[in-house]
Amino acid sequence: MLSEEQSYLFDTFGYIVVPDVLSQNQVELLRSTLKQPTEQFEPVAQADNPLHWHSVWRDLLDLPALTPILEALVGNHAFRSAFFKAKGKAPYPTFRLDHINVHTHVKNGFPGAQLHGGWLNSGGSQFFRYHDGQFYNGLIAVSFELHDTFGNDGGLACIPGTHKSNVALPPNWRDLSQGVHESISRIAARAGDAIVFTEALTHGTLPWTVDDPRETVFYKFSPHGTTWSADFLDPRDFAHYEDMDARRMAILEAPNARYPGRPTQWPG
Ligand SMILES: O=C(O)CCC(=O)C(=O)O
Repeated sequence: MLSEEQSYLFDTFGYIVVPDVLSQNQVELLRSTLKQPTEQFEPVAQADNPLHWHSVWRDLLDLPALTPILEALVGNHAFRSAFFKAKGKAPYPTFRLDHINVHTHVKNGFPGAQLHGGWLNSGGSQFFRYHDGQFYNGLIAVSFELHDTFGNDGGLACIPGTHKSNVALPPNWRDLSQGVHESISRIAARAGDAIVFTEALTHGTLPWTVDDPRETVFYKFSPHGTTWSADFLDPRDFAHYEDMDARRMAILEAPNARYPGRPTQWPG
């Protein structure tokens, strides 16, 4: 699910860059159908959720190049293996979409934002753990850059390894508009790449100092039983789209332990 190198890099740094998960055509469709920026603070109405904008936004729920990585980082390993033993096949994806953010505000002159992340202030929703050969994460962000970000040496910044740190961030490093400490890594990507990082990592947005555009789409995934966002999606709102198969419906299921007999039309 994760290559040996990806496991090593994710464990050590708290993020990996997965090249070419989107085709050029998908990137262009995302750019041309992007309607408005979205955030969790002042959440958009459910009817304006990006998943309604075009089928390409729904394709991002279950991408062949990403789903195995998400299973490895945020899926339910015990559930998957028990299901496989009992039924001889894999279950539907064992992670859920927590929320989507769409950022279009990062333009030349953007001063940089605050470093954030880690488990301390997240009420337990942003953790990182590795146990018995498996990863466990409370919230995984998949960041799809819609334009190359090499012009600015990256838009996403992080302090690699801080998903395991024990000592608080020096307060004067936090505000990236006041300076970017040399320990902070810039993560550049090409349009179509995905940056996959744990929200347990200390991260933020760099000052943007070039005329190149930056539009970034974040899909954030959590274990199927937990949530960060209070604004759950309802799979029934998407059932009329032909492309919404049972796997995608499972990814939109509200947080629960996926116990047998629960009230859902898409068990599995
Ligand atoms: O890529 C970025 O600009 C950082 C986004 C971020 O801080 C987040 O998604 O939590």
